[in-house]
Amino acid sequence: MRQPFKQHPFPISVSESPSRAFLSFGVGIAFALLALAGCEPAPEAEAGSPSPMEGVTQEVMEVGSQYHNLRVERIVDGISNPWAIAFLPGERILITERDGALHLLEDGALTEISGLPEVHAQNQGGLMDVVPHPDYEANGWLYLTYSKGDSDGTVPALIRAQLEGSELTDVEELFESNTVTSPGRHYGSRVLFMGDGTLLMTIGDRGAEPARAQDTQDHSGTVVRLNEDGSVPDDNPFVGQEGYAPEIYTYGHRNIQGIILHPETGEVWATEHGPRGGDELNLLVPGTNYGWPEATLGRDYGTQEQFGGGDSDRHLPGMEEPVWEFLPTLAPSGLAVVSGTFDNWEGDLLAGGLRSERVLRVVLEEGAVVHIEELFTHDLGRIRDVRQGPDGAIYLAIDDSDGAIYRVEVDD
Ligand SMILES: [Ca+2]
Repeated sequence: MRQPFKQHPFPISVSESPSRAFLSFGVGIAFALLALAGCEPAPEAEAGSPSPMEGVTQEVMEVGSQYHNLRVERIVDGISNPWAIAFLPGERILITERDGALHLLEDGALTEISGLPEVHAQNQGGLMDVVPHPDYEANGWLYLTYSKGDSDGTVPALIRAQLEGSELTDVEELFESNTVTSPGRHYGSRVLFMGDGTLLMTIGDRGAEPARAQDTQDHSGTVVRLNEDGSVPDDNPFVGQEGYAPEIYTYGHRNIQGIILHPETGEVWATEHGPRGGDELNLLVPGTNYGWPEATLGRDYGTQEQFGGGDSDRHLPGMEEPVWEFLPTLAPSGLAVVSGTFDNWEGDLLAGGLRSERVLRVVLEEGAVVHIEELFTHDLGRIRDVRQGPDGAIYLAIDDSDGAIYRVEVDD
């Protein structure tokens, strides 16, 4: 059943679509339902199953790629629009559902966590990111983002809390965006720890008035940088400057839903949704204006008009251009950087795509994109999150009302 190893000359623009084969072990559904109900740990499906996390479902797929045969296992199914995956010590995994549920996956069983704040789930908004503090083992802090408010208006908000058993305790509200907007669109809401006692949180333009991304007093359409207790770092780029919210790190963004700190360069990379052809990969430099909606390749969904008035206006003084524009549309959400496993993928970005239903492996050299490989196109569904686990495997969250989590490892 294994697919032949495919070696392409390097570099190529886009590799051919990977082929695949399903290996069915059967008897998945009943075990999965048991596990999802949290009644008891799912039974071992196969003797000698290599990991206790492999027990919720039994579907394994093999996918060919440029350098590796990939073993893709569905480890969770039947969850609703999973948004984020996070790893805790002891092979435990946290999964958010956009509707507002937080699940703990442990020993092949899902447990719902209680104690969350009231989440307003509507359209794109709801419970979004979950990220453990880098020193989680010492301090136990989990950071979560969500849509706060009601049907009249919401803001992207950040809390932190402790996990005690199956309950969140010591919930602290750290930050909320300073402008209430009608709910449903462009929340951003990814969180990234910078390793210097601060974190970044992405905030989308909230949809209705894109020009707010150029309003430097409005958090919409920005990346904010906060201390880990939610206060404003003294060395933020606009601290003390009139006309700027001091939390702002970068602005002129439409909707960033993928952000990483590169372990080799210390650079912050982000993938950003554009409208109709304006999806971007940006290298974030503090204090920079990334142009939305003045400088963009994107077009208005209704009128087809180029935002900002035409191609010549993609390059405007004082606005940074993207490092890469994803064409055709990727609809990016979820970004990981590969480290320590997957030979020939070291330092590469894995950018998940919603509407495109694929993951792009993006090879960087000296700040430029030199190669892109398409992975999993239409094999798994809409990719909402991409993370590398402490076991070195890549984990994917599939955005669907009948959503799933997949685990990807090398199977050469
Ligand atoms: Ca831009």
